Parts: sequence; structure tokens; C-alpha cells
Amino acid sequence: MTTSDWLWFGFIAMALGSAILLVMGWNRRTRDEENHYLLHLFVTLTATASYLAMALGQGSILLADGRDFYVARYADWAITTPMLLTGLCLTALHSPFRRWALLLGLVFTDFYMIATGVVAGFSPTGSSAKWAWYLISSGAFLFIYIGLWGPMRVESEKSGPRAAKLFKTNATILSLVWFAYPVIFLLGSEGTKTIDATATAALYTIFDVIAKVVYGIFSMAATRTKVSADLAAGEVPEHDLRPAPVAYHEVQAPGRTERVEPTHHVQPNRS
Ligand code: RET
Repeated sequence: MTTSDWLWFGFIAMALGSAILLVMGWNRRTRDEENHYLLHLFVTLTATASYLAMALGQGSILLADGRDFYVARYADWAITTPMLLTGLCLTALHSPFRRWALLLGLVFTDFYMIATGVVAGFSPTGSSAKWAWYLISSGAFLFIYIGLWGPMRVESEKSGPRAAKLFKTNATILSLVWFAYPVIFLLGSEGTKTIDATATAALYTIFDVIAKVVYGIFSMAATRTKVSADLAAGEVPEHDLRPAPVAYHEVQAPGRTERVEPTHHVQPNRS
């Protein structure tokens, strides 16, 4: 298969994955299902667009050292990796407001990893600048692992055994699959050129399909199973139902959610 074949394969896999996710999440019963639906669907939709651009020859630029640099790939990662991390963090936190800064901290670290990774990618082959940026990006990656397996895992345990178990499973898959990326970079056409450009494109495509489509479908299905168990155990509060029967206003104190009764008269601003 040529590089172009792999890019078309990626496009078809992402489009099919989007269609499957669209159907899987059509009926949403709770906040959890709604969160995961939104995130996983837009991850594959973003990648569908990115792979289409790359397959049509619009997603790359020709660098001075003669390589095609796939800008679309990094644009995709900059959008989708924070979304995938957010999904995992919401499995642990349930409500993002409980540890808002921890969630955002992980998302910013992830964005920092991709942004510095782009600079590593387009730095000239063999330059020390490339490896300096690679190390900075890898440092950010390390902090993502620390955040996930440290404080985020502790938070998941406060969300009950079902949430803790699902977080552990998903965090394990994500940690293993994501680890492939810096390795592919190292061996591929952006790094040491141990493998050629086609093999690099093939490996990135295969791992993108695993990280977005396979993981997305698994995470959606597992969330649905967890939600069914939560509902059967009577553990879903009214404000987490979708659609919720009335409007609720979430406040930052743990476990507190204020029910806002519908009012049909205008409240004066000051008395
Ligand atoms: C780069 C190169 C510099 C060092 C590191 C990297 C990490 C990339 C990662 C990408 C994950 C992408 C995913 C995409 C699909 O959904 C930028 C390759 C650490 C972790 C999960």
C-alpha cells in the first residue's frame, strides 16, 4: 500500500467510526452518556476531515529538507487528544466542576505536548533543535501520565467502584496506545528515518484508528453498560437524567446541585 492508500484507509475508517458512534449514542439517558457521545463523535469527525485533507494532498507542506510534513495530523491531534483526555477525566470526575483546574491542567499539558511536538516535527532532520523540542514534548507527556495515574485515579475512586473500574481500564488502554506515538516519531520520517515515509504514515494511521475509533466505540459501550448499572441501582440523581425534568444549577461545593424551579415572572435585579 502507498502513503495515499493509507490516508484513504484512514478517511474511510474515521467516517465509518463516526457513523457507528452517531448511532450508538442516539438515545442518551444520562449526563455520562451525553458527555461521551459528544466527545467521541467529534474526535472521529475531526479525524475524518483531517484524513480527507491529507488524502487529497491538502494536509501537508514540503519542507526544505525534502520531506512532506503533515500539518493536518498535528492540527487533528491538537483538537482530538484534549477531547479524549477530557472524556477519560469525566469518567473519573463525573462532574468537571469537582476538580476543574485538574481537568484543565491535563488538557493544557496535552496541548503543550502537541504544540511543542509540531516544532519537533518541522525542525530540520538531524538538528539538535529537533531533539530539544522532542524532549520538551515528552516531558509534558510524562506529566499527563502522572496526572492521570496520580490525582485523577484518586478522584475516580471517590466516584464509586463502577467509575473507578472503568477509569482504570480506559486509562490503561489510553496510556499504552498513546505511548506508540513518540516511538513512531522517533523511528519515522520526522525522526531518525529508520522506517520510510509510507511505513510512518501506515503506523500513525493504524494507531489513530485504534485511539479514536476502537477506543471510542469501546468507551461508549462501556459507559452505556455502567449507566445501565447505575440506573438499575437507583444511583442516578434527577439532575443527571437526560433530558433533566427541570433546570438545575451546579455549584462548586461537593455533591451540591441546586434545583431551579421554572419561573415565569421577571426577577428584579435589586431590591
Ligand atoms: C509527539 C512527538 C514529540 C514527543 C511526543 C509526541 C506525542 C504524541 C502523542 C500523540 C497522541 C495522539 C493521539 C492521536 C489520536 O487520537 C508529538 C509525537 C511525546 C502522545 C492519541
